Amino acid sequence: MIDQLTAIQQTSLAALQSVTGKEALEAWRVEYLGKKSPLMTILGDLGKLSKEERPAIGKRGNEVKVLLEKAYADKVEALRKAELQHSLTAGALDVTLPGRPIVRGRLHPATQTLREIYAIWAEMGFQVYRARDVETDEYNFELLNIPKHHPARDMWDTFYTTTPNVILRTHTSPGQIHAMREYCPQPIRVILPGMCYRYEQISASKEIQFNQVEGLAVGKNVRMTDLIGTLAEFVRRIFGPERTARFRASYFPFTEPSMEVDVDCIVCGGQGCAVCKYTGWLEIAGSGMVHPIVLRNGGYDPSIYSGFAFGMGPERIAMLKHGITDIRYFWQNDLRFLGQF
Ligand code: FA5
Repeated sequence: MIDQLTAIQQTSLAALQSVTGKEALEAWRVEYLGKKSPLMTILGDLGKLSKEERPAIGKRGNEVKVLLEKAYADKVEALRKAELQHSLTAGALDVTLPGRPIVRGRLHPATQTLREIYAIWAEMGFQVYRARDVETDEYNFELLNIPKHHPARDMWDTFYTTTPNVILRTHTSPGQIHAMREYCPQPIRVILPGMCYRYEQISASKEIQFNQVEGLAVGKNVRMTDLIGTLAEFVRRIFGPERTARFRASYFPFTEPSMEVDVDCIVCGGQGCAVCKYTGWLEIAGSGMVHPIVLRNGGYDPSIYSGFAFGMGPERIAMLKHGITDIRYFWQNDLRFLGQF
């Protein structure tokens, strides 16, 4: 019977070596350590043996049982580790795979240009002053020296709302009055950026909705030379020294004297095209010395204070900087256009 136990030990351990899965291991346990297994049968029948045989066979039988239980526990652990290893390699992250490209948003070209403009004016001491898009007739026109029924109103094709006297601002100039009334009698150096709206014929250089950046400087001894010098410096900083600026006498009811600022058309190199209306120049701003009536409407005494003001078009500036041939691209939301900036 001792030989039988040794044979059980050898065959069971040999069988265990070829076990590779959980199910096979359970089958092995039932076969070699289960209640009806030969080993358990021998141990269960010990009482049937003679007193002489019993101790040696019992001892050897227990030895084999402990050995098999230990081998079984080791195999359970080995299988668990193998399974873990398998899941680690099978589900492993391949760090050498190229990543999925992230579609990154970016700022609209008009916003990019606005920020460039803010930075240049900030360097020259102008801070941003926010004014409203929806204005009253009084602020958009009357306080800017454009009375009702004055022919100068023809310069601005206005969107009127159904609320009497409430309109979409046609320019950022009404912000001048807001700023003056807030700061008076302190000196002012502000820029007023924002959207303007005009009911006009859309073309390569005109939109019904466009940004403007108004500028306003008020103080004592502010002169026309300050205006020209400051705007010339702005043109140099935004376009570089190779672009030419032209100051052209003009008319605005809220400035006196008034002038337009033109820059040579980058699209045609000054030869004339649809963008510059075949003049070779693209108008980027209107400007002038703040009219005494406007100063007074803002609270400043024109015999003591003077000021200059300008209103520029950032989309026109962006067109000149990037060679954009049509202003309509800006608000068409065409990613083929927007993705280039
Ligand atoms: C004005 O709007 C005046 N308020 C500017 C001003 C301010 C003059 C302060 C004096 C003192 P104007 O209509 O020319 O002026 O417009 C100013 C700038 O806005 C233009 O030079 C142009 O760059 C831009 N602009 C005007 N209309 C349009 C439009 N329809 N589409 C795109 N840009 C425009």
